[in-house]
Amino acid sequence: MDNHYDSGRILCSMCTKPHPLAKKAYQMFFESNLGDSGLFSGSALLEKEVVNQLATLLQNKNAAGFIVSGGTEANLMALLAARNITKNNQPEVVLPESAHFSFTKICSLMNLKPVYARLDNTFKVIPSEVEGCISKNTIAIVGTAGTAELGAVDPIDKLSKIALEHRIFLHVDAAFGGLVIPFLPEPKPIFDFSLEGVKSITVDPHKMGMAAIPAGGILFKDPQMLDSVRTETPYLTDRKQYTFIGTRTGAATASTWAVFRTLGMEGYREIVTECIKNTKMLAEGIKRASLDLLVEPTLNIVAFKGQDTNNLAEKLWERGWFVSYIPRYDCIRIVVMPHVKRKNTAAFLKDLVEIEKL
Ligand code: 0PR
Repeated sequence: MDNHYDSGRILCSMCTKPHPLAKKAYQMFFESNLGDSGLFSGSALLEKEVVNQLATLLQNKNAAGFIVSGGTEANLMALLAARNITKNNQPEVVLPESAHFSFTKICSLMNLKPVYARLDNTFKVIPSEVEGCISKNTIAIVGTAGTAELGAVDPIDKLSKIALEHRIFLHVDAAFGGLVIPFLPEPKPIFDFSLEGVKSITVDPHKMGMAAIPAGGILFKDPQMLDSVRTETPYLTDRKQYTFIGTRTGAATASTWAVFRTLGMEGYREIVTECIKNTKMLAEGIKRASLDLLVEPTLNIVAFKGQDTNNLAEKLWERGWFVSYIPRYDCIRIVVMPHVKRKNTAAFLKDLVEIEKL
C-alpha cells in the first residue's frame, strides 16, 4: 500500500529516495547501535566525520553535535541546551509564527511557553516583532532557514544581532534549508555559524541530504554546550550520552557518510541546481495557468492558490498527485525534491490546467 518516490508523484514530502549507496551502507551497518558507541567505534567515527563535514559546510569547523532521529529531536536538543544553560523557572521561547510544529511538541514536553512573532508579507519573521516578544524569561529565539510550509528563510542575520544584544541563545532550524541554501548561487541568505549569535543549527541529512531515515542533525557552535545535555550512563562502554534517544541506529549515519563521500559538496550543488531549475519552471507554468503563487520561491518549494484551493487539491489527489493543502495560507504546496523530475512537473502542469478548465 506504500507509495514510492520513483513514481514522481509524491510532491508533498521533504524526504526522497535515498541515494543507492545510502542503501548499501545502511545494510552494512544494520547491527550498529550508537547508543553504546564503545562497541561500535567505527560507526562513532563515521558520526564524527559526518558532523565535521556539516560543521565545515555551516562555517564553523569547531562545531560539535550528533546525527539524531530527525529534525524534531535536533530541535529538542537545542532547546534543552538553551534551557539548561539559561536556568529560568518560567522559561519562554520566541518562535516565528511559521515555526515547524515540532516546537509545539517540544514546548509541551519541556513546559516552555511559546511566544509567537508575526511574519511579513513574504512569510519571514519580522525582527522588531521578535524583539518585542523578548522578556526576562526568554531562554531562546528560534529562526527558520527554510520553513516547512513555504521554504521561507527568516532574516537570521538580524535575529543574530538581536540575540547578541539581549544575550539570548539563538537556534536556527535549517532541517530542510541547511542542505539547500549553501548550494544556491549568490546572493544567498546567510543563516549559519558565520553569524556570531547563532548557537545551534538543525540540519537533516534525511531530507535534502538523500540519506536513509532516521538521519537528523544537530550542531552546537561551542562543544562545551553539550555538557548541558549530558547524561551519565554508569555501566555502558561510553560513560555519557548526549542524545535524547538511547539505543539508536548507526546505519543511518553510515548512509549519510556514504552519500557525503560519493556526492561530495559538488554533487549536492548539482542536485540542488537541478531542483531549483525544476522549481522555477513549475512556478512559471503555474503562473501561465493563471494561478497565483503565494510568494516567489526561494528554495525548492512552490505554493499557489486556485479559485477553490482545497477542492483543487482534492482533484489533484484523485488524479494521483500527492500535494499538500495548507489551511493556514489556503494554498497548495509542492516540494520539488530530487525524485521530482522535469517530466513529472510537466505532466503535473498538464493535469492542473485540465482540472482548472473543467
Ligand atoms: N523543522 C523543519 C523546518 C521541518 O521541515 C521539519 C520536518 C522538522 C523540523 C521536523 O523534522 P522531522 O520530521 O525529521 O522530525 N519537515 C517535514 C514536514 O513536516 C517532514 C516531512 C517529511 C513530512 C516527509 C512529510 C513527509 O512525507 O513537512
